[in-house]
Amino acid sequence: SLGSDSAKAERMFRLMDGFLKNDSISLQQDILRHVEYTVARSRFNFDDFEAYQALAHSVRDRLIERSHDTQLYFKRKDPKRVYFLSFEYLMGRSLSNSVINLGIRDQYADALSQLGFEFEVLAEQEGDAALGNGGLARLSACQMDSMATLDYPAWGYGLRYEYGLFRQVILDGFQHEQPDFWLNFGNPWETERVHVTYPVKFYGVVEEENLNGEKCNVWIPGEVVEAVAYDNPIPGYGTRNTITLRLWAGKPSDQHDMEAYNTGDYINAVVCRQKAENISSVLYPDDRSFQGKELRLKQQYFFVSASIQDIIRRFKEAHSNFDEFPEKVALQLNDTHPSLAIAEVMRVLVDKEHLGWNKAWDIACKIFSFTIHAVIAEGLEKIPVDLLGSLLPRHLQIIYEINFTFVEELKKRIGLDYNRLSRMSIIEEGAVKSIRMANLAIVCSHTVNGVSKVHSELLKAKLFKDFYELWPQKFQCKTNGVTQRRWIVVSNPSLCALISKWLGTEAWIRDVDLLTGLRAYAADPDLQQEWMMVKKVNKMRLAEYIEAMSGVKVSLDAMFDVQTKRIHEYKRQLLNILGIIHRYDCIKNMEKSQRSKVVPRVCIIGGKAAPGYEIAKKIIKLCHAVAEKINNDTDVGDLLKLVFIPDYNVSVAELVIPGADLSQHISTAGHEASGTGSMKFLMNGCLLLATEDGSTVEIVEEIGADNLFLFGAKIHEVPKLREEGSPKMPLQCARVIRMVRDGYFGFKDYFESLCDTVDGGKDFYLLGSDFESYLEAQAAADKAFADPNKWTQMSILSAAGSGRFSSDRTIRDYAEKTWGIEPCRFPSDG
Ligand code: OX2
Repeated sequence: SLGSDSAKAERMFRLMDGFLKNDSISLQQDILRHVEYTVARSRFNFDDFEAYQALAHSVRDRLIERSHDTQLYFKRKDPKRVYFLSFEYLMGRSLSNSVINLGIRDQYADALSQLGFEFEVLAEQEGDAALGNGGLARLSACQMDSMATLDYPAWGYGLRYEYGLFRQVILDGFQHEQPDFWLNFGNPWETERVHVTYPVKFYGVVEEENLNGEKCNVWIPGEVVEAVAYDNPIPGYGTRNTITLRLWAGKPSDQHDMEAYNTGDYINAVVCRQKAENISSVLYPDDRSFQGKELRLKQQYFFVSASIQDIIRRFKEAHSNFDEFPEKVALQLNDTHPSLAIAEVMRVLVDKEHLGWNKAWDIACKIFSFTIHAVIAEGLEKIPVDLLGSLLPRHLQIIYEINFTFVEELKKRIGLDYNRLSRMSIIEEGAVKSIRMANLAIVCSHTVNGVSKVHSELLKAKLFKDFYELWPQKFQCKTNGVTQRRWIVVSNPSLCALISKWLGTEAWIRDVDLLTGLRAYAADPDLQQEWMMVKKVNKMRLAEYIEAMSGVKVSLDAMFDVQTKRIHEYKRQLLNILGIIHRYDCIKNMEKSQRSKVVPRVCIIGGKAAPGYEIAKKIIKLCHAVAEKINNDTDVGDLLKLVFIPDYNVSVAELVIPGADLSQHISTAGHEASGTGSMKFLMNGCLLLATEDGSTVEIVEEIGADNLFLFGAKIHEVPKLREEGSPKMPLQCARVIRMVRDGYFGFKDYFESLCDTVDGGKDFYLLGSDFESYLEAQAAADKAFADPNKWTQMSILSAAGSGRFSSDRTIRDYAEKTWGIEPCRFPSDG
């Protein structure tokens, strides 16, 4: 009865009254308790790693309290929730971010020092959670931080890969991949929810059954795998709200294996069960090419199916009528990877909830929104029909049905324009008949978002022109953003303190538009002085790291010029390297007396190449070969250094970005959907050298063209330049390519095919035609750097104008314009 329940609750409360305390003694006690009872070490004898583990567990306890409060509050208020479905998340480390968002970093630092440990040192013990490839995956992580901070009732869903993105090891200048078995030492942040499991079906056949006189499809699977939930708390900053990133792992299902046991082959049956775990075992390391692999499709469906079951279960806890579903649920598809969710929702609503096709479709069309990150048609995901049909027979039927209805509608709207009909069809007829996942996502979603203005316009004018003409209102733009909590507060504490001091408030950490307040002091000599000091401190940190990683000593007076991102031909790391060779060549051929005028540079390149991407791997090797030559040339000394930073990941980025003076974002115009690295550099007062591509165009709008170094062909000029081809190759570019071809840096034969991409007649990415203008931009950067006050002013204005590129702005935009959700903030007085 109610009476005894409340008595029980009261007793429970008395046994454990209140929450964990955050004073220094309580924190010390908690840490030691975890050393003793969680890590199972003696509290008189434990090392840094064990201290980190105990520390992490004590932070997790606090996160759990908040996430319980948040979930209970959401349950009570029952707001519309957004479910963010993403195949990839690049969370990086959690410790510093968590204690900062919880507002107890200083208390922890103090508690640890009383125990004889340093917070920073322990934070370094944590490995990265690298469950993603690049920009798209880090964007998901930034957006989770913003959803939590802005109090949105949100959930993230994804896959708990056991092997994250490979570790890049460089041997002899060549990239090698090593598996990232990141869970080796346990993961103190996650909680396994043994009771939150769902069966996920694969293969088998679909049978028609008669249900109360109505025909009904029943899918008899050939394999069932259990999905188990692992919850990762995402704390908001300046709020008690802590939301959840729920990641699914595969485990063997009990139901289905009974048959195998009965056949008598017990050992084989047990070994087979083990296979279930393989589904979530490894992240695909290509961020752009889709090979129609069965395991990948399995992963996609696995995470989609478990997530949809979880979402529907939560909905049904509070509601019995699916008419209310669109008022309570928004489903966000992060690129096409989770778009099987559309077919899955239809399957559940039609086959299991028996809503009828039209009603189910009506609901589906109200809940899905889709963000696309690709720029070119070749980047769009396609799934061979045969593959889908064998793995998910019912879903293939459903997709055909969706397509049939869509094409019939379309015929009514546009007539029998067969070319257009076949372009827009969800099914691609060709050598390999396949499903166009983007078309499926567009047909069902109420909103299709691009990730920058330029990208959104390209979608309308090119990639999805046909769809735009049909449904102009669907197409919107949500320019990407990054979280200032991670990219200033966590990674650049000195800059954080400086900004707060000059603005007289820390409010910018939640309201980043306040950074514009710095504009007023951009020319103030005192601020400039302090600003330079901060940069110096960060450069020092970076220089130490460089020396430790590569043995190269770099001068702090040199301009630190950074290009760190995935290695891709379109991102043109090769243009950067050719520019460096040119610079080297100029210095070598210069009169000695002229050398004092050269602005010294430390060129820093970092990034991973997809394991099967030959040309990208050659670019990495070329970088090392050129570095070897330059760095060992005592004649050039500190005037020029080139270093490759291996294994670039989130935590390395946190070190590199604050220490950069200049950063390069030099993709061939029209190829980078947005680019988010640039935003992180901008926030850290790093000047950009960039093409007018992706989000750079909007950065220019914010900070003005005078405060960065722009160059290169514009988007509309690219097609024509491509037609013209090599005649555009300037002498300077031909000369540096020749040096590579002639074996000046060794490995002559190996670099041949790489050189061909530039002077072999095609130069698809326009290195040749952009080369001169690139060198001019570089010269302008040198000139500006030679005037420290001017440079510092530009740097301050860059950071001051970075507010628009906070993921807080992006997420608020999504919430208001796409998802239709409102903040649901746990009241601060409990
Ligand atoms: C990346 C885009 O290449 C990049 O421009 C963008 O900033 C990022 O997504 C976040 O929107 N896979 N990764 C991307 O696109 C695809 C496809």
